[in-house]
Amino acid sequence: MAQPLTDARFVTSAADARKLGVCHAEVAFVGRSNVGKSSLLNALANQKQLARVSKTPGRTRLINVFLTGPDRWIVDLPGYGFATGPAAERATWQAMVEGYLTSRPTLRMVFVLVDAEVGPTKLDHQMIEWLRAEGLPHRIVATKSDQVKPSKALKQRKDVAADLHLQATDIAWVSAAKGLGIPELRREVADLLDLK
Ligand SMILES: Nc1nc2c(ncn2[C@@H]2O[C@H](COP(=O)(O)OP(=O)(O)O)[C@@H](O)[C@H]2O)c(=O)[nH]1
Ligand SMILES: [Mg+2]
Repeated sequence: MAQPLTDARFVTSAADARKLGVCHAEVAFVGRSNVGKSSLLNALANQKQLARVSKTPGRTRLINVFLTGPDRWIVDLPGYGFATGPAAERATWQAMVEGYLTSRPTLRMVFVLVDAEVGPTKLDHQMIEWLRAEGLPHRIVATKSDQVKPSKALKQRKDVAADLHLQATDIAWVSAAKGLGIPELRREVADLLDLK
């Protein structure tokens, strides 16, 4: 049997979550720009270009929906890099992302991507605290783990977790570049979406 998620394909972009239809189950990915979100989605889907669509001008700041299996969605939320820009842009991003996250009864998990080497930034903390306050299911994924020296990996895992008041094992540690942790995360997403 083919691996789950490898059938993923782009279906739609939306600026307003109210324009999205219904689905059986969905998971969302969020993180600051450049954290490795597109690379991770490509690795999970085992496709080179899946998330390329998210780089299409105009779509980087939209909610991008990918379909996998029967009626399951992988949702790529706009990165919060530009959230540090003008206040008006930040407000637009916040309304879009919060509007989506608070309006989806089928949302099973929000994966929050954090750079493994850099650790959680101020905006990562804000996002995670907001998810906690809203009681939304979320899981931290540390990206680009290949950038952390093996001799420092154990301490870095503990430090990143402690910074977020979590245990080291609460955080998924991945490298899209080296394929580390990808099969495990793919399985986790497939299980969340009730996929075989
Ligand atoms: N070393 C390393 N670099 C990565 C990894 N994933 C992404 N990158 C690099 O990080 C940069 C941003 O990646 P991208 O996937 O476009 O991030 P996005 O802006 O969050 O979608 C690119 O230069 C990627 O090549 C990884 O697992 N390891
Ligand atoms: Mg991207």
